[in-house]
Amino acid sequence: AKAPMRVAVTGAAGQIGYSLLFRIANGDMLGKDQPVILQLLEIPDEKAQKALKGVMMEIDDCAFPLLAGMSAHSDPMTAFKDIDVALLVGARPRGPGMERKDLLEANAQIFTVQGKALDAVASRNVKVLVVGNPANTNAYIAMKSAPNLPAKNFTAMLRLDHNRALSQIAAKTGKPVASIEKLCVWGNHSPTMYADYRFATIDGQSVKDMINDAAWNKDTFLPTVGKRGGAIIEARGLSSAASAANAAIDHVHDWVLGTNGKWTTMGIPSDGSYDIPEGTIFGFPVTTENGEYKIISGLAIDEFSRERINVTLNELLEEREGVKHLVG
Ligand code: NAX
Repeated sequence: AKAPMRVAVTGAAGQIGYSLLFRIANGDMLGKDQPVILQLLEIPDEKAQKALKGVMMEIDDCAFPLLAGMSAHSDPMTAFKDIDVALLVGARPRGPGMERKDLLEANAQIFTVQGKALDAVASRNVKVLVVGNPANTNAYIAMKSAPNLPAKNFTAMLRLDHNRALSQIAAKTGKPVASIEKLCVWGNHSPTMYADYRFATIDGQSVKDMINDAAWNKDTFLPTVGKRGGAIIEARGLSSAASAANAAIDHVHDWVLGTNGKWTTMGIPSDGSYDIPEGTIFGFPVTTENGEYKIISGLAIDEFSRERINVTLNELLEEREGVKHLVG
């Protein structure tokens, strides 16, 4: 039998945690033959810790065969001890009257502390996925706060945007989602992200040719994918949770187990590809193999795409500027 992998989840008593933990313990993320140990972090607040205990009671009651251990924590230094995977979901939500700048700063503090803790106690091969918003900038801060870990270990979640785009294209073309290949999403996880189906194919046929409607791309597809999070809040009264958890499962699953040559989207530190400044955590098309991701290189960037990529890049650079004094 395989040795268990240690998985830390922060914000474990939150909405996303409530979907995510059960699927990790069920083997959806790391494989049906891979035992897992869950190391769950919540804020020290008594109510949050009590809620976490409640979730853990439910996890116990599922009697998951792959669950080899589980612990509750209020300190990242114990929660992240020896972990192989970190899902950083917990973040400071925007409170009433809170400025964007305050939000950035509150989160910068959280991700500085957590980055340092990862640096100190996690496995040197830890794979980190940041879900908590602003995800790309939080991942950047954690990465910068962990100078002894490889920068490539830090990623942000663009997969929900990617999956949203897949589902919109499936609906538009009337083809199954599983038949769509070579889709990608560039940039920041925010309404500025640029979902790009110029290279996408279905059964070898160009999706762009099948749709053949530049106005649909610009006026329907991009706004629908970009504003999907808002549309869900509007309809449900709560932000996306099960779909966000599902995207986190997909992201880590593919990173660890590989995509068999198929493209996916990950927010990763740029290596300078496509003129994205090195180190910027940016959504790129990638393939993964043996636990490593690789950017798809050499794609043509037309004028419209360059414009969209610049908009989402500039937003990220502004976010980074806002926390510069905290990160250095
Ligand atoms: P909830 O507010 O339901 O849960 C967040 C939990 O995190 C709370 O239980 C809170 O106590 C905990 N927490 C806060 N600070 C913490 C810290 N320093 N250490 C440990 N735990 C901490 O939010 P939920 O709906 O679960 O969303 C979590 C985050 O995901 C939010 O930042 C949200 O904006 C973000 N999202 C990101 C998405 C993405 O695609 N990247 C999509 C979904 C989601 O909106």
